[in-house]
Amino acid sequence: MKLIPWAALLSLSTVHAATVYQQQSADYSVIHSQLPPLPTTSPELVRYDGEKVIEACINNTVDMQNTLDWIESNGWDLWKHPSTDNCLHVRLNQHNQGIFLQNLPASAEHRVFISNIQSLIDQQQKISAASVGNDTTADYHAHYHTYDEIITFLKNISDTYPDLVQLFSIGKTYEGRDIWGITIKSKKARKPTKLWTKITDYFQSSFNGKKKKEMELIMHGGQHAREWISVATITYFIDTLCSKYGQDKHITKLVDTFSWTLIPVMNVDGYIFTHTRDRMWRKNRQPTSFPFCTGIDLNRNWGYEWNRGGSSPNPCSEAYMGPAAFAAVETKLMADFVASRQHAMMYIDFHSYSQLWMSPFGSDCNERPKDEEDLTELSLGATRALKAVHGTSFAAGPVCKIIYQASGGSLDWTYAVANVKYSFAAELRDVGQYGFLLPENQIVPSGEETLAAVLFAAQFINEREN
Ligand code: 0X9
Ligand code: ZN
Repeated sequence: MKLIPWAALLSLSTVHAATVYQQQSADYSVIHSQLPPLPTTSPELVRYDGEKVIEACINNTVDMQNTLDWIESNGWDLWKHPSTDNCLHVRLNQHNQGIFLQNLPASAEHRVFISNIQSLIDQQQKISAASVGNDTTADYHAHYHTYDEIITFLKNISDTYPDLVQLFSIGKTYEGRDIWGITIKSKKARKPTKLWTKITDYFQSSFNGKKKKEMELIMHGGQHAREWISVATITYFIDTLCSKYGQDKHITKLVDTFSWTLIPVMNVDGYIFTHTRDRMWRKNRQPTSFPFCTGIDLNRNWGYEWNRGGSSPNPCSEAYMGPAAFAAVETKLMADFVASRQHAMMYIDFHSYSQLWMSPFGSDCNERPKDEEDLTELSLGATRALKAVHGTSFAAGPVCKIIYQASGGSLDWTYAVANVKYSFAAELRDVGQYGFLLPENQIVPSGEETLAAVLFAAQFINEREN
């Protein structure tokens, strides 16, 4: 059933019919002037004409594993791994659709999930083009945004709420761009600096028998470039936490209790690439040892149990683990950042799609976290809170059980090495109808329900740990 891997290598070096588009010139903000200039030659947008996403459901585990290995050896783009449903989604061009269907095991059932990827991309581009520049208006979250627009948004937030937020960069990507983040922290959440407050706090805590801990929650999107909803969801959080602070009791209390660090885009170079060249790009933009295959999968490059299965040594693979742990600039920066935050209590790495709330471990399917009980309780509560908003169902559980083995992932490292007790990854909407091309009118509902889950998590941690 297997094809020669070299055919796979070549097939991955972007063999798409390409049509030239004129790129819009960017409106650079003050901060953005620090970025290197964009290439002057007019880049081509990769097209996906005739490509489909096909679902194959296979209940026999051996057949499923063989099919997954075969997909990997062909270099085909697996959009969704089999989770609780035993179904995978794979993107195929016209030629490969036939090969795939003819070679599926007899135990498989299949159907076309997305019949025309290019027309979905076109639709989204048309809608976005009609809304260019609307980034400061009330309907900001009605659209996906470019990285320039996100920087402007963060700058506006820090201008509007100077006492509440702090804008910072965790460092520069492979291509030299800043990875911007924001910390939302109310005066009440800050450690007292005044002697009198320190004294009253001391007496209050000895009276209660409790000393309040300083606690930080860290969340980011965009580790995988094409998963735009993860980015939009983080910007939705930032906006809502700031604008509802002082208005909404629950949010006010949680912003007074924790510092909230939110980084919309981890894989900045890849995210920009999805806007300018290839909507389906996943990895970063670092060169590999193969000149025609670019990028490391940032979420296979973290340093805990790196290269222990569920990742690929092939630089052309979408799950390329890199030549060494933390060889990917952005993975190293994020890990150093998390390690530097001594009070981090929760870390959530947002992805899409599949609707899952995942906990450690992904690397070793037999390893159970010592905090399993608390992690499970939080996960179940968070997914219940999420469902209560719009009825969206999320499955919860350890990465390895709920999807597949994936070593070198973020949450294993933040949990086992950085000691962030509540380490999670979430796969947001949907379950495949649109996949990575989730329509913009789902940004707000996704933001609302995911925020409910996160607020539940914060409340849970406050009660259990403070
Ligand atoms: O494969 C991944 O990296 C994630 N799925 S995605 O479709 N968004 O690419 C799952 C990540 C699971 N988390 C870890 N292994 N840390
Ligand atoms: Zn992802």
